[in-house]
Amino acid sequence: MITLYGSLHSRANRCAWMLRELDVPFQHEPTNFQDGSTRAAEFLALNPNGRVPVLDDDGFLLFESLAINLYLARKHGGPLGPADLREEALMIQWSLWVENEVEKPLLLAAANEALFAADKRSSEERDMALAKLSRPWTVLDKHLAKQPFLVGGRFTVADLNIASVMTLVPIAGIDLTALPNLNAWLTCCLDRPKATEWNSVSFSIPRPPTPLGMLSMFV
Ligand SMILES: N[C@@H](CCC(=O)N[C@@H](CS)C(=O)NCC(=O)O)C(=O)O
Repeated sequence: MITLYGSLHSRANRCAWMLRELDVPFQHEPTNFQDGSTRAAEFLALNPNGRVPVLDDDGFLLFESLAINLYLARKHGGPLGPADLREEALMIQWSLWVENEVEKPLLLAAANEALFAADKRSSEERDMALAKLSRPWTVLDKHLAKQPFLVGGRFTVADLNIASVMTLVPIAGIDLTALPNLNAWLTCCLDRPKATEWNSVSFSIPRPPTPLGMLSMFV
């Protein structure tokens, strides 16, 4: 039996989307990451990092949302998973790429657009974050000019992992029309029926009190 820990107002939504795409039954423990639940001893025994999501697959524990999805793709995959070693390498490549090139500036842009309290937002920080996104998003737009999906000509875990990070795009108020291939691809991914249950979810986060706090939050 699979149990997914983490509120759907967290990165656990990425894994819930994957499980639903695969039609794999799972129990959901909506552990709240803002009320201290992830610091409780029972939760730290599942993930010593004190973060959600965590997947428990018959006692096999895994953290990191995108790694969880890559595991599920490999185990239950069908067309969502890799057909061979090269496809798997590309799925890992794009998943690491989105974490390293996109997630932090996009979260910073979303925080300064909507997630921080109105009096804690900085348009300067938002503009810096948007500038950082220009290079990776141009790379993705050019890649998608040549093919409809990231790997293997079909919707796979690579698309799901990247699109699930980019659910922050509307929250950050970003207009992607200047990147037409990326824009069309993202709409196509987020319009999938298994994604719609949660992709309009919004939440708020407190601004860390110090620059060092910002560092631990976004870096
Ligand atoms: N890279 C990790 C990030 C996990 C993460 O930061 N989760 C947040 C919720 S979205 C959390 O649990 N925060 C609580 C905390 O850091 O104390 C992943 O993708 O799973």
